[in-house]
Amino acid sequence: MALLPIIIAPDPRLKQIAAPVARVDDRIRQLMDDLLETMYQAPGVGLAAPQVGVLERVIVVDASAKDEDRAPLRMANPELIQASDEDVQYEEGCLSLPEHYAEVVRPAWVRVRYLDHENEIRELDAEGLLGTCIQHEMDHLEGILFVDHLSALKRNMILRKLIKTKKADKTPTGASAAAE
Ligand code: K1U
Ligand code: ZN
Repeated sequence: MALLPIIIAPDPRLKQIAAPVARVDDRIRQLMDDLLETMYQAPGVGLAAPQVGVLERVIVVDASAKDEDRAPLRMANPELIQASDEDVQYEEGCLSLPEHYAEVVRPAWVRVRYLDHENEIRELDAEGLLGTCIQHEMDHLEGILFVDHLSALKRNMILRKLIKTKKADKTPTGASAAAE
């Protein structure tokens, strides 16, 4: 297992459409495990392969509560096959937009078809945090970030702050420069 560096927005790699996986083999299984390890360490409740620079349709999610056992989900080629008419608003975060959160409206319930870590076709019905998180991670496969669901005003405010933080980190007194 390996911890993978997470790409921070804005970055053109986060705006690309990811390619389908031909089959879930040992390489994809390793990617799924590395994504999970990276997600748990961050910590986060989901992670998509494009966030670590891999443009393939692979996501991982674990929306279990702190006091519950881990419930990792490994998904390749996830497809939305049904969604509720009813919407729900959830405060979302993103490991590629650190320290920024905003309310996003999405379908309250979704049915998703995907390939699991054994290359078996599965279907899952999800609502609550799990449903929101799966939709958020599937957006990453289309190059869509949660800020793309916000008004241009809110989106640009967040993106401008991220650019400023990135620039500050590159200055001689910035955190990443100091660590180099
Ligand atoms: O970057 C990502 O795609 C992961 C993201 C997923 C997500 C969170 C909330 C709503 C929708 C999608 C995160 O995990 S951000 C971090 C976070 O929300 C969190 C961190 C620690 C504990 C619980 C949540
Ligand atoms: Zn995200």
